[in-house]
Amino acid sequence: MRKYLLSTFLRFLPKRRQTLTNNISFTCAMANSKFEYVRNFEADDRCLPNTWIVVRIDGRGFHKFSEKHEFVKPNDKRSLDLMSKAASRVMTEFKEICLAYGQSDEFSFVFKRDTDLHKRRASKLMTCVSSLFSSAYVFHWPQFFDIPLKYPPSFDGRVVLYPTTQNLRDYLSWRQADCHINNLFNTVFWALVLKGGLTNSEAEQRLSGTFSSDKNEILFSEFGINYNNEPQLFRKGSVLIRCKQKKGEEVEEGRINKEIVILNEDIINDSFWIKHSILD
Ligand code: DGT
Ligand code: MG
Ligand code: MG
Repeated sequence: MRKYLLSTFLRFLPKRRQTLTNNISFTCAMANSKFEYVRNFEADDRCLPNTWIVVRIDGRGFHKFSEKHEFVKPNDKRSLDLMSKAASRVMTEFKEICLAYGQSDEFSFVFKRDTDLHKRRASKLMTCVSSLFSSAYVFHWPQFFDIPLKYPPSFDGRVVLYPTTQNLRDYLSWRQADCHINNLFNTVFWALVLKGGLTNSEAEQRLSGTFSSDKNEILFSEFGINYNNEPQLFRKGSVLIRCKQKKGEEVEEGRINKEIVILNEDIINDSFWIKHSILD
């Protein structure tokens, strides 16, 4: 195309100018071939074949971001729903993602193990996912929050490869266990502060060295909260999968758009995986 444009341009130039332009174009071509070797500095970051590719994005500095935007403590349903909405936009765009799991300010996207998207180049996959996620988060913000954004949020990204399905299951279990541990801690912590009148450091001291059972007990005996009755969204996080709905079938619960369903279920035990057979 470039060559065609150049030759068309040259045809309409006077002879002397043409010689000059020919010289310039020759010099450019020479320079181009002289400089082209720098291409070789680009690292080949293609992900190993036949491995599960996970891209995890995480809100950058969301401790401050959640304060500045007055997120409800310990869990703000608006922010979690917005995260899932942004994740669903990523899944709608990238059909090779078979599942996504999110909690707090993070989301993990699992690509099919045989995907050849962007030749499996890690940096391409990671930046495409994190940039689309960030823009979707900003794009959909007004649907979930009444207050305007005070500054642009951003999300970091990383790629991790898992060679076996068990490794991938263990990874997802790890993220859901993390959700549970943090949520139990945060639920008691903020109950002690907001309902119990303790300062942040007093609440921290009270909880230091306690086990899950102690935290459950504090919640129940002091605040009448049965942790198991807290919303599944907060305790389990959100799993996004593709609908397998056929014509005439009932619409699945939790459906976010025509393709994607959000579930707030346990993904540590086998039952979820037997029911949905996503990784088979
Ligand atoms: P990073 O990821 O190293 O840039 O640092 P942060 O500040 O994003 O920390 P991170 O990712 O370990 O923890 C997430 C923070 O976001 C944590 O301080 C709590 C806050 N956050 C996330 N979701 C909610 C929410 O629903 N409500 C409130 N109040 N805070 C939330
Ligand atoms: Mg973060
Ligand atoms: Mg985080």
